[in-house]
Amino acid sequence: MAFIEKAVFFLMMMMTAFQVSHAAVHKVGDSAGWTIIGNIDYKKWAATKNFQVGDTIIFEYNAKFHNVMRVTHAMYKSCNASSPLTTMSTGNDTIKITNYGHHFFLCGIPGHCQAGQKVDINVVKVSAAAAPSPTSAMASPVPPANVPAPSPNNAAPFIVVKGAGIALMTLLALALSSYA
Ligand SMILES: *[C@@H]1O[C@H](CO)[C@@H](O)[C@H](O)[C@H]1NC(C)=O
Ligand SMILES: *[C@@H]1O[C@H](CO)[C@@H](O)[C@H](O)[C@H]1NC(C)=O
Ligand SMILES: [Cu+2]
Repeated sequence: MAFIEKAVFFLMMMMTAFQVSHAAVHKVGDSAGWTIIGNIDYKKWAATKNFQVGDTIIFEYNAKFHNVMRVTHAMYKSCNASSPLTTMSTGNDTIKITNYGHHFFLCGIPGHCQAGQKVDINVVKVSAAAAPSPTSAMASPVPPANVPAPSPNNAAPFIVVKGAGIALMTLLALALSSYA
């Protein structure tokens, strides 16, 4: 049964990585919101957050004076608002983060991005420090330090950890294939 134990332990590691944080809501600029007043440093704001897949980003602003454009990295860098990927303009726009990586936003009103109204929401993988890539995470035999030592008794509570059955099946398949 050593194989099954390995598979279960691997699953636990994966689940730990996926369940670390519950979905959070991040209001861009906190109480100041999305604005050019007060020279908000959105880079600094973003640096204090731990963005995760499943989190929600809220842009709150006066829709008469601002908007929110999702743009590419190049457009973000150069404050080019000529062809945004998406544009939002309700004054209370929410974005659900569904994937890892950088998510670039700027205000498309002329001059605002240049004045600093731009933000890079960088969503890093939870296990990034321990495992730089999914491939090495799979291959690594060494568990992250914060994962409790496995014992057969952990298997039972693990089963009831809340999570979709589909995800479990997928992870099990992954675990099995990586140990096959
Ligand atoms: C802005 O981006 C568009 C589309 O990518 C490009 O055609 C245009 O030359 C850019 N403008 C500037 C000023 O870089
Ligand atoms: C913005 O929307 C969120 C829900 O998406 C709501 O909780 C919040 O009160 C709204 N804020 C304003 C100013 O309408
Ligand atoms: Cu603006």
